[in-house]
Amino acid sequence: MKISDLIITPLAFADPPLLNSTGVHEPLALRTVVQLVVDGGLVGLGEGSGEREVLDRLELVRAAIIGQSVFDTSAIELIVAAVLGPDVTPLQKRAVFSIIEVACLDAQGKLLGVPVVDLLGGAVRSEVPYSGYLFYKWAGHPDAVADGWGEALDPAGIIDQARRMIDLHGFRSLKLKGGVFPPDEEIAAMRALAGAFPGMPLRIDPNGAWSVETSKYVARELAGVLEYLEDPTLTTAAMAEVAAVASMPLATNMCVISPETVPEAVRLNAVQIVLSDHHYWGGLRHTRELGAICDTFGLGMSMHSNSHLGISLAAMTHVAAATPNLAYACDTHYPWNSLDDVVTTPFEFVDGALAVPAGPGLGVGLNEAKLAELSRRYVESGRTTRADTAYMRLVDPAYDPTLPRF
Ligand code: GKR
Ligand code: MG
Repeated sequence: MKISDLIITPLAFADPPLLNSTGVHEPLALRTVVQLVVDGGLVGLGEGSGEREVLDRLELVRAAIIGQSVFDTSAIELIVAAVLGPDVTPLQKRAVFSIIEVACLDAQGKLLGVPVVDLLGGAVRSEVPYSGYLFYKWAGHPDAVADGWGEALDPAGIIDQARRMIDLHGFRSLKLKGGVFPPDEEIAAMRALAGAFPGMPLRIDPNGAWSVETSKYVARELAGVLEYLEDPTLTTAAMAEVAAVASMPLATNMCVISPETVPEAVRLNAVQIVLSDHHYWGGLRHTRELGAICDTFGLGMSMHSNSHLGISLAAMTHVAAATPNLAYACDTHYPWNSLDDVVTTPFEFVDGALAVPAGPGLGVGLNEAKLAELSRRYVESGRTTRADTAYMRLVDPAYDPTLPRF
């Protein structure tokens, strides 16, 4: 069954002012949806980064994959690599291939009448737990009305946000995006969460905003409070220094990001948990392979997310269900973005988990009207890249994103 077209649509969707270690989310987040058409008109869906360079690369490989069998994803990966050439890094190539691979798997599942999880070895769990992703945030974007989530700039605001997340979605673990305020304030927020939700697994992720010394301090202060400590500091060597004294496991989606980065992390015992992300590990099959790599080296596995819509969430859920050692609750930004979803039936978490879509394929339909609306919004916005720092500087011109900050 041959690929006859690849329709590439960049989108912009509403995003609240979520703070992180490099600035703040802009009012619109960018994403790309692909519709991979096979002979006979059947369509496979894929979703990934909306950065201009990813779109340009998808356009570049489009002609070369038309005419390939939708079942030949290994060959398609080689074609993508060859077309993009030596100036594009393996990581950048994987970001492009992953979008196409997911669309191929969706099409394969639809052709065979089976869910994608069955193409990945079958489900080892019928539902996938997700973690409630908490952010410090402003009440609303500058010059806009407050959004429904309200302000969260201190422990009380974070507790209110967590309560709302749990009331709405039933999450059974929580993660705070840190690296925003001085560490003692974020330590206080984590302690407040532990007090308000006894027994709830808790994580904090400052995205490398802390020095090694600060990371060791936070690890000491939060001993017994955290399920894991995510990317406290930048670089594998620095993570290893922290891991040597921390009582809790260290997790990462910043220093182990590709097969090439695994050996050093293992040699230094820098991390104990790898956050997978099929968007940059090269698709669902390679994510499943990451599970085997983690098994080999005794590493735990969780899942990273960035602002995304329901096609990605479906793919994340299928691969998490098929990966035995992906045993930690996965990250997702979905509650922040679900109102603008392009799938016909947006996902609903039950007790913080998603049932694996029954399929066929990813098990999601495309809301064409919403796709057209978000595509128009993308064009009208004139935006082509994410710029958290530049957006923050509109409010705080002196904002300095240099890490480590604390
Ligand atoms: O959405 O601001 C954000 C996050 O900071 C995101 O960009 C990170 O990639 O969620 C991510 C993480 O776990 O590092
Ligand atoms: Mg992270």
